[in-house]
Amino acid sequence: MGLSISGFHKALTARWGRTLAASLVVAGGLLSAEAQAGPTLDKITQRGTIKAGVGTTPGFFSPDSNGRWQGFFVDIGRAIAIATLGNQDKIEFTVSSPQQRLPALQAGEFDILLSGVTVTITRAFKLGFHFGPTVFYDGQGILVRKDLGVTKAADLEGATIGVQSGTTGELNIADFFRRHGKSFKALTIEDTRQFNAALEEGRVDAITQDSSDLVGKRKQLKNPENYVLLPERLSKEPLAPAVAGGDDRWLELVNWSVNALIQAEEWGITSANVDEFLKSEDPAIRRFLGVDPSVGEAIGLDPKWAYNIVKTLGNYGELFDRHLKPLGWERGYNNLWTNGGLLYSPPFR
Ligand SMILES: N[C@@H](CCC(=O)N[C@@H](CS)C(=O)NCC(=O)O)C(=O)O
Repeated sequence: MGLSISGFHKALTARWGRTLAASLVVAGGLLSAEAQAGPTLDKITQRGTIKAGVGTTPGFFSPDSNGRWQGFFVDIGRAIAIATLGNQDKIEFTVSSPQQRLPALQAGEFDILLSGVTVTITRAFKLGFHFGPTVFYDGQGILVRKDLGVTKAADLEGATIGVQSGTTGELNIADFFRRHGKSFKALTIEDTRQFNAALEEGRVDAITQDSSDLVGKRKQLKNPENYVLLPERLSKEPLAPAVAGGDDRWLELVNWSVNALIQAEEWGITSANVDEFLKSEDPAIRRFLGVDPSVGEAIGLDPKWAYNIVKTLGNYGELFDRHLKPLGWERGYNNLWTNGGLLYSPPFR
């Protein structure tokens, strides 16, 4: 359920008292309902659906045999749709190449990118994108033809390596070879099918991309066993939902939808047991699940928004197990901070 103007006013008055709310509104609309709803949420509510740009990597984002989008990032998008529009299907996924998706987001063609975008400083400052929480800690890998007999990246001296245009991989691979005082030839390709075909047709010796991408794409090659993913990770690729700058509330909705998935896992709340947790005496869990509606009211969402996410999709770990475990992924950095990983939700209060 989206934010309604009356919902916001109710929350405001409940929290701060009628007099204060009235005086704030009189004092120049400092906290107008419009500002609280935010232009992106308004647009999405009117349209009735979120527009998300995605890639085509199995496990992360790919349509199933019925044409329904599946994957780890797809479920992150569905969680945001549940929080904001109350329905996991109120999000449309459209494939966009790494080269085109950032300009398309800037142009308002997408409300969000869920395409394995890496958080970088130049994307934040020069391009003006904002990032939600990192949902997958990745690193750049190299997929190489097995018959080359190469076992480490530095062995690729003089090789031709395919890179996808518009990705962080372009700079990373150049940095890597410069750092090692070695040379290579880059073949830059935009289209994903061409990128994979270049490896299969021998136009390149190797391709480089996020390892998340290469693990999935390797399975799509005609003879996966003829290619090996080298052990090194050339870079840090923290992958996060990306939104255009200028709409803080939209960014916060994205942030907290992801945080809800992580926090639910930390508390051991799953799609199977969430109803049991409704009886919890823990005040933090009662606020989280909307048994105590104060958090939902304060932020202008259905108090059950986090409950609905977990009930429908599960927690972060369930998403990981559903989509990535079958591909052989282990949690590693993508584990909770309580289990030695990097995932940490700020508090729900
Ligand atoms: N993380 C890198 C690469 C992003 C990227 O290219 N992601 C892959 C998926 S993980 C992709 O979209 N490939 C094209 C496709 O899947 O069609 C970046 O932000 O530049």
